Amino acid sequence: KLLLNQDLAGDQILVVSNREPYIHVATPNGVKVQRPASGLVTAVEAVMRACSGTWIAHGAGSADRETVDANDHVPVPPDNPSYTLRRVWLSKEEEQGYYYGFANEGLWPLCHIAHVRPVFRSTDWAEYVRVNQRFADAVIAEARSDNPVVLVQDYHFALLPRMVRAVLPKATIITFWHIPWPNPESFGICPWREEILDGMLGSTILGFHTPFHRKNFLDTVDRYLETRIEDEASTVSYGNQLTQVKPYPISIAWPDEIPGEPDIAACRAEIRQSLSLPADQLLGIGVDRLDYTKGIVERFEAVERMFELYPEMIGKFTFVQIAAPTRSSLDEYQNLETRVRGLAQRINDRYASGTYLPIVLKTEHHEQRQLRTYFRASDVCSVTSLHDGMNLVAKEFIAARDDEGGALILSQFTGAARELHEALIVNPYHIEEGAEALYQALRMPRDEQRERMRSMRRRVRDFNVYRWAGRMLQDAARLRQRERVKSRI
Ligand code: GDG
Repeated sequence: KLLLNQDLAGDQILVVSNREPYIHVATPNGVKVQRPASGLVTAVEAVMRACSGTWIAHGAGSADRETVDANDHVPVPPDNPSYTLRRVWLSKEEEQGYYYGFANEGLWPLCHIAHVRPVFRSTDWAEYVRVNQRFADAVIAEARSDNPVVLVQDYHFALLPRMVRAVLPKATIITFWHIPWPNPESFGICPWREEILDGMLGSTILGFHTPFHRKNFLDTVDRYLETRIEDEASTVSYGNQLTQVKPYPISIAWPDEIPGEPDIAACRAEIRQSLSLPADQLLGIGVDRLDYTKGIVERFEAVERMFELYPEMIGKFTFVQIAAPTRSSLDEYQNLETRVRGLAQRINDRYASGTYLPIVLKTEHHEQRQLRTYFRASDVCSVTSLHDGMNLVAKEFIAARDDEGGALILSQFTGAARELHEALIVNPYHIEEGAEALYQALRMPRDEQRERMRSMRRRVRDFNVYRWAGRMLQDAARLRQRERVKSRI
């Protein structure tokens, strides 16, 4: 699955992310382990299972704090341990300022074009700096040599690469930015733009999903820092540090055959029965964190418009939206939930009859296995993000369809749209276009579904998450080899 380059075999791999791969939740029946709804975890977990090492994460809401060992090391996955989880325990103030405040009210809207205004508070920034230092200290404490390979995940840790570099100058630091990078004008409104760029350029390798995000980053660096950018070699020299900046499109682990998994017909029957729908009901599915970047409002509006344009679909089509709760203490997210619920209600008031509901909205966390059953049971999957680094749901839907059936509607503003050309590509802001795409998807002949699915499945299977990690680690191995040769001269 993941062939670790010879030059890295035996080297220590440390991952840093905010979200932990396994959340230990207290239930009336004791502590249960849950997988969070997160694209980052979906991708990086598969890699860690393959190459082991230590994953450092924020112990948010974990119910096992009292029971972990003195080093705070927990072997995971719980059923078949292959790597170590180490938590950094944050205070309420730290979590509020660093995670909810600067990362999610500042950087998240700053990097996504979703027309939500970023909020920058000096107090949040102070916590962000402090928490980055706490995680950097944890990396340094875990390092067994002066040159570990450190994989830094996402916008929560823009400052950490520089902080680790200050103590471990020989470390290979690979930072992956899972969200888009905006143009220099947009990024320039951040009061701490130079500090963030300086922090990130402590990395040896800096990865984005698409060439477009990479280009935006280089333009931003060029605008605000004194650097030398070599476009061909894809490097930035800044001070005495050289950083390689490259696109590495992320993906999923291609699923193995699941023994005993119900076939497509059984999944179709199971889901329709559970929703009290007739066996031949047309079904659409959306799976997202309940986030304003995901275009859930626009998706519902397209369903409503389709009913207006094609009333023959009323009664025959149901759209199921799974919206996993996320960041729900923030106003912007509460407002979104109110809007999404209100819109679903309005459409249902207009078109429901008897037991028929046009929109089924499920705002709770689901098991991965359940999501896969929904993907397998549906006629169409709708991904209508207003802006999205990649979007793994689109790839999971494709991977779930071993019957080569179903149609994918995909926003042109996702990284995934650059790879999945056979999807029905839409502009989610154009409601009319969304309605037409939905109608087309629901009437797509089986042969056409198969043809489109077949090539998308081939691409996702070949460019899977191990390729994503493999390419980054290979680049890292090459640079480490070069350093070794240099130090011998
Ligand atoms: C960020 C970037 C980029 C959803 N609901 C549940 C659940 N999920 C899982 C999905 C999928 C993941 O969460 C969501 O991944 P996405 O990629 O769609 O989006 P983000 O979370 O915003 O991820 C994104 C990604 O990082 C990776 O780089 O693609 O652009 O924004 O795996 O299936 N999982 C479970 N229960 C749910 O209710 N278990």
